[in-house]
Amino acid sequence: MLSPEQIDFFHTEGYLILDPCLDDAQVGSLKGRIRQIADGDIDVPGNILEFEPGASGRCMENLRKINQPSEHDEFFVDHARKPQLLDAIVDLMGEDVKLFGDQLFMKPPGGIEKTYHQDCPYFSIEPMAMITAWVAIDDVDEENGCMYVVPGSHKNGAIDHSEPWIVGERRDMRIPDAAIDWQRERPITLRAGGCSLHHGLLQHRSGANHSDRFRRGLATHYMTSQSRWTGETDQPAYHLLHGRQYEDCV
Ligand SMILES: O=C(O)CCC(=O)C(=O)O
Repeated sequence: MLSPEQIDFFHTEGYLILDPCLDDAQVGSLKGRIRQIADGDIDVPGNILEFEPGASGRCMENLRKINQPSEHDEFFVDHARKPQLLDAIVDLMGEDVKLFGDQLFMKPPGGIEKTYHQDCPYFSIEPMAMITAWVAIDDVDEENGCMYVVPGSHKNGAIDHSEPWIVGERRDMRIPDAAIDWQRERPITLRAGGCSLHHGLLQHRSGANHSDRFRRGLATHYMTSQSRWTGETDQPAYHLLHGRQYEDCV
């Protein structure tokens, strides 16, 4: 599906934009599903919902993030299997692909920024072979908090996320500003249905939402079937999406 130029671009720059990617009907059904979750019409555990700092009450306007929706709703596993996404991932990653997980970033009007980080150091897998497909559910620009990437930064390996970052009552960690090559940073603007793919070691962030529009994006994290969980908890059961399973990495 991807051209040799696109594959080259991804390996050199650490990201690739596919815009358009999903069609209007697919975007419409994503919007509908999110609305059902936000309204409580689809039952998901309360602890997967994260709210904007200071917000109270479960509604779309207060939600900052929905963590791992695919663990609770097969709709999001089917999303990960969409050929427009999975074929591109296979071209970039190889035949054997598992679903690591997903995150729905809601970024409502007034929503806060997400500071510089890499995906792989957050998620304990070895080898660190992960690609994220970030699908825009709304039109995304600099005003409503698009992502920014540092092209080529995936080649510098895993950077220490040594600076604390407080999100409401939660403590998170980020890459210190001094470690970022700000001159090289570029915004990723997309139309609804567009997709950006990023390497698990690419340095990226997203801005605050200064508009009166939502900036929703569904990040689906793909890993190779040869990668395994190295965290302290038991290895989660991953969905095999393409190719074959490896016995000790199920
Ligand atoms: O959508 C965002 O605000 C952040 C996205 C992100 O960090 C990711 O997809 O890895």
